[in-house]
Amino acid sequence: MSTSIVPRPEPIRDGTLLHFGEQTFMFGKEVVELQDSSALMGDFDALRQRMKAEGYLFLRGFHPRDKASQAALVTLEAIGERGGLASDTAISEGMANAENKSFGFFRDVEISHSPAVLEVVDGPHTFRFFEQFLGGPVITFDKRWLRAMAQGGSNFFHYDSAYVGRGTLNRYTMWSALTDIDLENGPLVICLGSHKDERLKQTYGQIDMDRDLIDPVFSKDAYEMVHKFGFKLATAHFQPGDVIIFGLFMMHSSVPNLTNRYRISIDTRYQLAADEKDERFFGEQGNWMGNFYNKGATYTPIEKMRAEWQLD
Ligand SMILES: O=C(O)CCC(=O)C(=O)O
Ligand SMILES: [Fe+2]
Repeated sequence: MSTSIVPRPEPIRDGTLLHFGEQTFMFGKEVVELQDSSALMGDFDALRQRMKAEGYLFLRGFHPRDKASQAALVTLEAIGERGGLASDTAISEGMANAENKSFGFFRDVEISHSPAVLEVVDGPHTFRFFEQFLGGPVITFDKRWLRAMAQGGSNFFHYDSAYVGRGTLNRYTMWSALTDIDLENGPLVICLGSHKDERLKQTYGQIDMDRDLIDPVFSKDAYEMVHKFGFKLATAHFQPGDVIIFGLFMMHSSVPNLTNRYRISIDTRYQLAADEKDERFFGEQGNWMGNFYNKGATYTPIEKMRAEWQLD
């Protein structure tokens, strides 16, 4: 464990603004701060209960901070080698140059499976947690989504079920912050209560993008998630080592990064070893199938599906 004491961010005050691309939301109104469940660590009944009720666990300091920062540094060194960092800045500052290029180190296993990264997402603390949370031996996918998001970079609203939902549904995503990610730096945002939205779960929640050839992004528009679908957004100022854990049916997105500092995170999946796997994400040396393996296929636009599902 890290011995250095780093202060936690102050609670986000009501009235604080969240700039989401061109859109703006207000804390206390359309967006709230994630509830930190780290006080429940060790009490797995309480953690399971919280997960069932709220659909997520936000655990500050889940990973040792120095290990998370080391994984970020390895990622930034790789970005430096690929010419992505601003000159005359320290690597550890993570400043992008004018090219502003986002990087996804997915099949680059020398980075995404480097010892520094695996010490975080495959570390004994992580496996012990999921073994106790799920109640048995646990596996993680070979694919690990190590992401460095530059300015403007973002993902869009989706359920993970559309991407990584084959086999057991008792599978969890852990999104780990590796750098300091404040509200301007592109934090992850979730839609509170979306894990209990039966209309969404029975329609969008049933798709497998690669089987059904459907565009897996549900929406790029945070405003409609709030005002059409009635969700409250929740996010936080994340520090290295903070995580959110959620199931396959939790609507989430990232907020576009407004800064020229790389936002580095990694998302990984865990399930019981005895449960059915999603074979797309297992393979040696980056040779897994992954998503979008139907080369040349046309994906049905989500708008068409949403009309069919009468979700508009
Ligand atoms: O990091 C992001 O922007 C997206 C992460 C995500 O979709 C996930 O963790 O499942
Ligand atoms: Fe996701």
